[in-house]
Amino acid sequence: MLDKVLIANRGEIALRILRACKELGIKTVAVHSKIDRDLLHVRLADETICIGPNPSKDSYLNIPALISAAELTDTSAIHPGYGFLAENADFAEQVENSGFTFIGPKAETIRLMGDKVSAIKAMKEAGVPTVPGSNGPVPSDPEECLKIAREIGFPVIVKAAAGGGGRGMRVVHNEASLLKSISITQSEAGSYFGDSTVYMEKFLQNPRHVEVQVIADGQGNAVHLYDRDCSLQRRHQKVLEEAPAPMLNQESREKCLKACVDACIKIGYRGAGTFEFLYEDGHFYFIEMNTRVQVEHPVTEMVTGIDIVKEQLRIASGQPLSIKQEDVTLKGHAVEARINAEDPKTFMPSPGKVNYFHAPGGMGVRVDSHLYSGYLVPPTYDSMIAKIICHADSRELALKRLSVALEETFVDGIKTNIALQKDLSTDPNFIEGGVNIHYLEKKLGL
Ligand code: MV4
Repeated sequence: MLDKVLIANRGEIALRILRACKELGIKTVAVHSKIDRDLLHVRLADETICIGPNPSKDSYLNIPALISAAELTDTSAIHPGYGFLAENADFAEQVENSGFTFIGPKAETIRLMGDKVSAIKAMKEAGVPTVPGSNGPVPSDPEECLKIAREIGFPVIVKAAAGGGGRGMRVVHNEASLLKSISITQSEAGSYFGDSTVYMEKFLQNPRHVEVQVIADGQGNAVHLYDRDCSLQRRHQKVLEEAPAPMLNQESREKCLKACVDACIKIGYRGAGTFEFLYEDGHFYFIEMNTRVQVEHPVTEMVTGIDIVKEQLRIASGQPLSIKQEDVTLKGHAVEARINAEDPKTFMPSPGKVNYFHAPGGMGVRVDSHLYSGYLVPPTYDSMIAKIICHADSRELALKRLSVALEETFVDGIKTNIALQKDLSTDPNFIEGGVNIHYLEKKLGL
């Protein structure tokens, strides 16, 4: 097993990683920015190092500072969490070149998936179902562009190869606006990402966001941990997620899950990963792969009983997967509500002092949070302060349990989205199941 892990992150995920390390008897190093000295995981870690001032670019994104901290503490491995440097191939490479283990896939895999054009190509070749599209960058010849778009059929969507998560994309409804839209998306992509490559896909009008969790050891073994539905989102920020994804066509689901596992084995995938799909009319369409642990991983843990972060640590230590696909069974249903420090009307961040925090409890209730009474939510970082995860035998009871848990949750001192989450957990359309990616924004009148 690894001897000592440096946690290159903050907030709830840093605490989540710290707990997994402790259970495995791994020593921990917490790194933090100046304002983050009072974070819960910093208080609980074996060693702590301040890596810089508050702005993320000076601390959690500061590669030399992180590697220096690893050297100073004689760390064996670095866990990047999610966000920050989690999907930065250069960081993974520098970590490995400095003699530390990067807890995640090989740098070349992160690079492959970071470029959406190469990711889609690799997955299509491995037999994963993709969206009809340009199968590569759009060509420079305008006539060729028009030809491809006609073949796909309008509406099409133009996306930046270096984008993802909703940045750098544009829907095109007709031939007249195609070339202009391509060139605008190209120049935006160039200035946002330093790569102006764009590709084209058929635009799916009312899909759900369904994703598949995998774990693989990079030694020829891979399993899937079934699916999640993350369709409830606002401006590409997920709000409430669930596992398994409800009401899927069983035949295409099983095919898709198997294709994800086969693809992992084919590309030598290592670590935890997520295949993102759009799901419409019973069909799966691969759009992106995430090479990190995700915010919503707990819903999968609750329905499979598998600790994904501990699996990441075991894989990083070189152990082959201990789990076989037959050992992965689903039990019940889980939902996760993300609690954000934000204004319920404007959705603007609402940082400040938490005078009092009372977490919910009871059977099937899990709270992943770094919050405590007296904690000061800094204005500097993401506004998510807690995740409330409820597990039950049925989807109906999991949602009921979530609404009960939300009723007993108290956060005093800052504004939160708890009221919105209560509304969603009792929303008749959502309770019915299978709402699409536009449902929440429509409900909010956006
Ligand atoms: C799409 C799409 C429709 N058709 N691609 C947005 C985030 C990025 N991961 C991909 N996204 C989309 N890609 C095709 N071909 C619609 C979206 C999309 C979306 C996807 C998942 C969750 C929420 C979304 C909200 C708006 C648009």
